[in-house]
Amino acid sequence: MITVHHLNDSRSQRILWLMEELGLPYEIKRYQRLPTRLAPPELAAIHPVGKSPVITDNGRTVYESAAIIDYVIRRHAGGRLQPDPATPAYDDYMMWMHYAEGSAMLPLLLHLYVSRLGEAGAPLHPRIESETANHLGYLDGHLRSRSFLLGDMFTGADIQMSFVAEIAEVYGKRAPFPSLDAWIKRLHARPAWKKALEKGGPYRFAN
Ligand SMILES: N[C@@H](CCC(=O)N[C@@H](CS)C(=O)NCC(=O)O)C(=O)O
Repeated sequence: MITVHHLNDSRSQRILWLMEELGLPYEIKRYQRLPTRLAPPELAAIHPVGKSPVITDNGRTVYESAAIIDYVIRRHAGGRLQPDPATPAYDDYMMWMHYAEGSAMLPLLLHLYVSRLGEAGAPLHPRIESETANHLGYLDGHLRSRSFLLGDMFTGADIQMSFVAEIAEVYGKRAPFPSLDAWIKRLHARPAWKKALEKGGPYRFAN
């Protein structure tokens, strides 16, 4: 059975959601953020650098959200939630899986860290703003004519990319992108997302 090592209010919410979408049996091992919002030291016993999400499955440990989503879908989903690997749609699927944490999250994380510098960070903000708009604008344009990232088919890539739209809202950066906003609201209306929210506990990225 898969164990999801769930840090409250974090990216591991995506993995709970994936498990609910697939209706797979799983257990949750809970970790509570410290007052600094860092993960507690117990998570370092299971993840080499102490981050969330992590899953364990029959003695195997998998970390990095895209790798976890890919692993669970490949090994346990029986072909659901991903395109046929022989098709070009699968190439797009993989691109979105990597794009989330490899590219789109970077300016949003820079916003988080550079904002802590106060005035000292001011010279960096224009570039952070333009890169954020660059990525969110690309996504918004892509979603203008599609229900999901791959068109009509909901996939693990929507789950993986959802955190980008969620964190953009927390930083007040989603409003100029109506198709992105409509897409995340469509995802948040899914019964499995709601069920995962109940299981995961308070999630400040839920808007
Ligand atoms: N790229 C990684 C990011 C992992 C990550 O930074 N997770 C955050 C939670 S959203 C974390 O563990 N933060 C606590 C800490 O850094 O101590 C992934 O997608 O799995």
